[in-house]
Amino acid sequence: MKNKTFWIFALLTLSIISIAYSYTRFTNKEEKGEKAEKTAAECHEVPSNIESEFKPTVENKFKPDTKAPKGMVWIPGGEFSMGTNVEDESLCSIKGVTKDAAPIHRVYVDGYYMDETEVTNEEFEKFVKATGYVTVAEQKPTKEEFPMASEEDLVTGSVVFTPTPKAVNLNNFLQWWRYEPGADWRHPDGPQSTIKGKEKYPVVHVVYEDAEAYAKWAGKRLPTEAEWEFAARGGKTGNLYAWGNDLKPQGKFQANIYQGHFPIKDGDTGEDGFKGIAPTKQYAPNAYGLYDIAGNVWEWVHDWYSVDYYKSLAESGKVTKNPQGPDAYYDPNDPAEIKRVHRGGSFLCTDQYCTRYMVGTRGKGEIRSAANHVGFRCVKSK
Ligand SMILES: [Ca+2]
Ligand SMILES: [Cu+2]
Repeated sequence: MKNKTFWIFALLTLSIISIAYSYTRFTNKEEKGEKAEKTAAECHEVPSNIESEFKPTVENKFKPDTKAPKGMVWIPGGEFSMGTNVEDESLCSIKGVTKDAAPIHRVYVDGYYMDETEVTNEEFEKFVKATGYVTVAEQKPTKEEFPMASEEDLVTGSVVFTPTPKAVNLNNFLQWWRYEPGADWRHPDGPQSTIKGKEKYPVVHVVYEDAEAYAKWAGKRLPTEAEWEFAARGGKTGNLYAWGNDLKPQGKFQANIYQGHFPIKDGDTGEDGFKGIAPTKQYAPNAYGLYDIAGNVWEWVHDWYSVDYYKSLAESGKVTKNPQGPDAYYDPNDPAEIKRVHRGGSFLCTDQYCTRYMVGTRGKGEIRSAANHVGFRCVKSK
């Protein structure tokens, strides 16, 4: 394999990690020495003005009298304040990075069932066995899609997190992501790896259409971004996290994120119990019974990603009912890429780099790009 050309290939494929782009832009401006020296505790203080912008969540009263489908919980829906406070919810000392999740705006969603965990390898395998489905990462990329890549580089594969040998400047995410030939959902770390013993781990290396195909087969669908956030907030109002406002209540982590020096080899201390990805259900569920709604793996949601969607909803001055996302995707950082929203953050989220395990914040991914920190969960209408 020619590593050099792979970088070009990776650049095209890697847009999933472009959650990092906005960060990069800010660091370039703020590279003045004093940045990011704050401790986690300082970064995550509850801002004094945050509550004022959130109005109380009003849950629907209706509850189905039949049992929820297996592995799903009922989310009542209702009216809530969605999004984040841009000034205060940021990548630590770097303000404004989460501005795509501002302003806070009022939304109503109908009730629905939601998977209590991210879709696991075991569940995904059932789908593949039943349908013969082949994921995008398992399909040979074509010249049409990657005109710049040479023929020998057009091989199946996916993007895998790879710790750096030593400390690096965090302004270039290609330092810790590699395009791994032969990586796919069955081989999460490359062709030699397997999912044996990882039946209960969330499936990864799935792109939007893979997630959608699974959902359809299961008689479900992907949540809208509003449904996702309503569910993640667990009926609470304006919290920073899915479980409250304290990152570590009683000193205990509530989600699988990243502690230690990012992204260096052996840097992940696993203080939260896990280095790297974790099986599902290792932390307490949120108030609606949802596990790992923060951290572990990002979750594809239905909506197109548009940087100013929340702004447009807020400007309408109305309570938006069952929003389905914008009509078109738009990310000024890379306008040519077709993106949908990711939510929840992953096992790689750290206050040194990306704090999007915070419940009101957003991620995004190119719709045909897979990686080992992105999965999904489904919903089902009543
Ligand atoms: Ca961890
Ligand atoms: Cu993150």
